[in-house]
Amino acid sequence: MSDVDQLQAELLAEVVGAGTLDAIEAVRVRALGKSGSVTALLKTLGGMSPEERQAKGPAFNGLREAVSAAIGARKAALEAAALDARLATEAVDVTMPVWAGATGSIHPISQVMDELAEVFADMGFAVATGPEIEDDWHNFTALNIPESHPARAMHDTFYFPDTTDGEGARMLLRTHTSPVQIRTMTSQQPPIRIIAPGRVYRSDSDATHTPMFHQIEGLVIDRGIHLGHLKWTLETFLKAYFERDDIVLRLRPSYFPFTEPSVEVDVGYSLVNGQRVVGGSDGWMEVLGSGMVHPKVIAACGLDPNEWQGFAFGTGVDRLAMLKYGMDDLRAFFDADLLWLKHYGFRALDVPTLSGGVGA
Ligand code: 2NL
Repeated sequence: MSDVDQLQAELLAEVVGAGTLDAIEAVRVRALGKSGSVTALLKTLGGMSPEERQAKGPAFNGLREAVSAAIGARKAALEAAALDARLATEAVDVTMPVWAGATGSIHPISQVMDELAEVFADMGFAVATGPEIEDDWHNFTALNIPESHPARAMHDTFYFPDTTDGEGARMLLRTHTSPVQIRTMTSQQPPIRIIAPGRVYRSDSDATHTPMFHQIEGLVIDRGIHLGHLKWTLETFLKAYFERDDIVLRLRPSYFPFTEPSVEVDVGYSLVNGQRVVGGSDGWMEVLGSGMVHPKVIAACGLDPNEWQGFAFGTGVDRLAMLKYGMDDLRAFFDADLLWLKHYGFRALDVPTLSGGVGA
C-alpha cells in the first residue's frame, strides 16, 4: 500500500469513528486544516520537479477529494441525527387534553369573531371565508363600484405592483369582505344566509385607522326579502351580542354603491361613568352600514333580481369588540402588549355559547 493509500485509509477510519459534530470538525482540522496532514502533503508538490509533480499530483488531489467528501457526508449524517433527536424531544402530542394551567389567552378579536359566529349560527347563518388577495372584479366591479369611485383610488387600496388577473387589472388586498359574498352568490344557489368575517386592508393609518383591520359582513338572499327582515335580524343580533334587551335601533337613509336603499344603523347608548355603553337612550351612535342588495349586484352574480332579493350589512369587528369590552384605543389590538393581552384576553377554554352567555 502506498503512503497516500495508507493515509487515506487512516483518515477515512477516523471519519467513520467520529461520533459527534465536534469530533468530525477535529478530523477535518487534522487532515485539511492549515497544518493538516493532507495539506502538508499537497504543499510538497511545490518543491517537486514537473515530472514528479505530474506523477504524484493526481494521487494527492484524489486523497484530498476523498477525505473531504467523506467528512462532508459524515457531517450531514450527524447533523440529520442531531435534528431528529431535537425534534423528538420537542414533539407535541396534539391529541393530549389541554392543560388548564396554560398561560396564553384568546385575543379579543378572535373572541368576538367566535361570539359573532355563535350569534348568527343561531339565526341560521353559515360562516363563509375567501381569499385576502383578490381581483378587481370580486372586490369592486361586481359590487357596482364604478372605475371613478374613490374607494378605488390608490390611497385606499393596496395593489400588487405586477401581479394581474386575466384582464390585466392588478391584484389587490381586499378592502372589505364583500368579495366573499360575491363568491358565495356565484357558486351557490339561493336561499343564502352567510356571515363573512375576516381581515381587510386599506392604506390608512392614524389613531382610529390601522392598515389591516377586521370586518364582518352578512348577506341574505331569498324570495320576498325586505327591509323588515333586515331590521329584525340586526336587532336580534345586537341584543344577543351585547346581551341586553334594551337595544333600540334607528335606521337612517345613507348611500353605498352596492345597496339600494342603503341605511346606516344607529343604536341607543347610555352614559355610565362618562363612558358610552350600548343600550338605553341617552343618545345614538352608528354601529352598522346596511341595505337591500342592489339589483345590479344580484345580476352581476348571475341571479335574476326579479326573482331574488336580499339584504346585506357590514361593520368593524374591532369596533364591536371595543364597544362591548370597553377598550378605547384601536392600536392596542395590534401592539402585542402582554400586559394588555393579559387584561383583555379571554381564557382559552371559555368557548362562547348562547346557552352559557356569548361573552362569558
Ligand atoms: C360598513 C358598511 C356594508 C354591505 C356592507 C354588501 C355585500 C354584498 C352586496 C351588498 Cl355582496 N352589500 N355589503 C352592504 C352595506 C354596508 O358595510 O360600514 N362597513 C364597514
